[in-house]
Amino acid sequence: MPGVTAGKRIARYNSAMATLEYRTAGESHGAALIVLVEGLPAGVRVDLELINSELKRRQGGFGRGGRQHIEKDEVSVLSGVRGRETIGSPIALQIGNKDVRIDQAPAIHRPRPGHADYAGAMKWLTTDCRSTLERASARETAARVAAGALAKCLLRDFTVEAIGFVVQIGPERGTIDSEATAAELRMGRDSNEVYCPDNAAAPRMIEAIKAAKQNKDTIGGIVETRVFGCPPGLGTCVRWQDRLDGRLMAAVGAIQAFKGVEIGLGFGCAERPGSKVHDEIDFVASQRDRANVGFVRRTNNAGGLEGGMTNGMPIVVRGVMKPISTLLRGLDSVNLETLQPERSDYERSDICAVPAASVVMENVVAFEVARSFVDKFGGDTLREVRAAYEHYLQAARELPLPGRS
Ligand code: EPS
Repeated sequence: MPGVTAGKRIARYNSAMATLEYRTAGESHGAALIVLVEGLPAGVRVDLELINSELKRRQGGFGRGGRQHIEKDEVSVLSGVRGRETIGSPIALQIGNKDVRIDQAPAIHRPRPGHADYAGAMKWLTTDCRSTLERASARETAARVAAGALAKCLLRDFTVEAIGFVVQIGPERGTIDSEATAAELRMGRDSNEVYCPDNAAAPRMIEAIKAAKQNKDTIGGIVETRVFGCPPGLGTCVRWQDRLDGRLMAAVGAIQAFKGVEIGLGFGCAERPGSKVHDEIDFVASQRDRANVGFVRRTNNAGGLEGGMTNGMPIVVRGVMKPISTLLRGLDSVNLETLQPERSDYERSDICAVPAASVVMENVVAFEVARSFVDKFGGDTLREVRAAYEHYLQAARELPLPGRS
C-alpha cells in the first residue's frame, strides 16, 4: 500500500498536477453556477444536506441584499456520484439561478471604484462593464462553497473539521478564545446573525451594519477559519507550489473582495522577538493516540503551519474583506462612453457580506486541506486513503526506531 501511494506521488510530481482540483463556471445572472471537482477518491459518502446547508448559510447573515430573497441555492449532482457515493470520476455540481437576465441586464458605463468593472472593461476592450461584473460577482462563491462542502465529506471521515466565523465588522471586534473547541466555536457563531462566536460583540456588529446602511454606505471586516484534527506533515517544504501555507493564502486571497490574509499571529510576528513568537514543543504521552501523535505546543502563533506543513496544532487563517464596492450613494467615477466625470453606477448589492464571506472562507480552506490530505495519502478509493493515513500515524508513533539515532 505505501508503495502504491509513493508511486502515485512520483507520477504526480512528474506531471506537476495536483490530485484534487476544482474549477467553477457561471455568471451572476446566467443560467447556473457549475463546479467540477476532480480527484476525490471513490467511496466518499456525499452528504447533500451538508452541502445545501452550507449554501444556505452563505446566503444568510445580517446585511445581505435583495438577491438572497430571490435565490434558494441548492446543488444538483450531474456526475461522479452513484448511490450517494463518489465513484472516482469527475463530480459536476450545478446551482441554478432564479434571477436569470444576463441578456436583458443594462450596460454599465460608469465603473464602481473597487469593483472589477474598470479593469475588466479595459482588459476586454469595451466600455460596457456588464460582462466583467457578471463573472466577477461574489455570487460565484456559491460554487466554491459547494466544492469545499464536498471536500468536507472526505475530511470528516478523518475527524478533521474546519470552522469559519466572523472576528470583526467595521470597528467592532469580537473576543474569541484561542483555546475554544470546534463545538464551542460552532455553537457560538450559529447563535447570532453575524456568525461571530462572541455573542456580546454581535449586537454591536449589527448596529455597525445598520449605520452603514443609513449612510448609504457599505462595511467590511475580518473572518477567521480554524481547522481541527489535522495530523502533522500535511503539505510540504519540497515544492513551493505545494506548501500548504501558500495554498491556503492563495485560496483565501482569491475570494472576492479579500485584501489581506494572515496565518496564526500573522502580521503580529513583526513586533515580537523570536522567543515570543515560536511555539515551544512538549511531548505528552497521554495524547500519543491522537492525530497530533503526542506533540503539542504551548502556544499556536504559527497557526498550525511550519515550513509549509501542518504541525498537528489547529490551522488558523484570517482574511480581511473590504467593504462591498457598490455604494447606494455612489463614488466619483468616469463615464467610459463620454469620458465625463459622473457618479458610479448602482447595482443591487449587499451592505455587508462579511458573515457570508466567513462561510466561503471556511469552505475554500476545507478544500485546500482535503487536497493536502489526498496529496499525502491519495489512492483511488477511500479505503486506500484510510489505510495510508493509519499506516503513517502508526509509523510516526513508532519513532524513534530502536537502534537508530
Ligand atoms: C451575490 C449575488 C449578487 C450580489 C453580490 C453577491 O446578486 P445581485 O448582483 O443580483 O444582487 O448581491 O455580488 C456582489 C457583491 C458583487 O460585487 O457583484 C451572492 O449570491 O453572493
